[in-house]
Amino acid sequence: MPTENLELEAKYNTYLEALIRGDRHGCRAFVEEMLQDEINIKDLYVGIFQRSLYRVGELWESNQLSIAREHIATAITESLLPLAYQTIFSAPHCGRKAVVACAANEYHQLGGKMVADIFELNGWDGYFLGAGTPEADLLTFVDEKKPDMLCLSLSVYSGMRGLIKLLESVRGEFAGLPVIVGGQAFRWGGVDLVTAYSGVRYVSSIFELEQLLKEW
Ligand code: B12
Repeated sequence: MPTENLELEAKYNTYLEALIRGDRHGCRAFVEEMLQDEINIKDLYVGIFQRSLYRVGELWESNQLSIAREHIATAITESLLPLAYQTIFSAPHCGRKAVVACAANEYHQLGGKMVADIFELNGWDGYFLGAGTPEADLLTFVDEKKPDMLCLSLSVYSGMRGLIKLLESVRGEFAGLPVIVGGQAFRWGGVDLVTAYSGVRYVSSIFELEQLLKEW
């Protein structure tokens, strides 16, 4: 492994240990240093935040980490996102808008929040509605904002049926609205189910999303 990668790996491991300890100050200092070194925002989001939370999930799943520690790791990560906002919100805006929401009964909201930030980074307005927005309110919001794109995030595979029901409602009310879906639930399948709806596209990562926005 090249020396820089070894250094980055060592830094990541130090961050992960701090995250698991619940050391908010340590995590914050690490991210501030990364931003000072001009880390790419997507690399920070995926290579540090997402990677460490996936590891936290594995440790939690195998009973090596308590729910309390998983919760604090998530809360710390969420509290660190604003450190990147100076960069994220400095992009010149192009007048396009995206609404980002979580699928029905989906409580995981960090991925969707990051997706909304990628829109801002690329000059769009990214409206993030968070987890637990009732379907009727989501549809009303879309009607009011008239976005150029709707993004739906799904983390837990058992929520696929709810996502499909939501897609049906969206297609019924806003026939031509481009919809993209994403999130780790699709690791377990379901892409063919959602892309069967017209104008619905599956996007596998924030890197692919950015590519799509550059071509839009
Ligand atoms: C934190 C966490 C929680 C928190 C969430 C709090 C919050 N504020 O978000 C709480 C405690 C609520 C929770 C609950 C549960 N959780 Co949980 N959770 C996690 C954990 C540890 C981290 C989630 C996270 O933030 N990841 C980091 C983000 C950045 O990654 P991401 O979501 O994948 O998003 C990225 C991409 O997927 C993509 N993306 C995401 N959405 C979209 C959308 C579009 C349009 C695009 C383009 C891209 C995109 O971009 C993001 C940035 O790169 C994960 C472990 C893991 N592997 O993620 C488990 C995990 C997701 N949870 C899991 C489970 C099982 C549950 C519960 C069912 C547990 C239970 N028995 O109650 C409940 C389900 C609740 C519900 N109905 O949603 C499983 C899901 C397994 C599966 N087969 O589906 C996981 C994978 C843990 C595991 N290893 O088993 N959880």
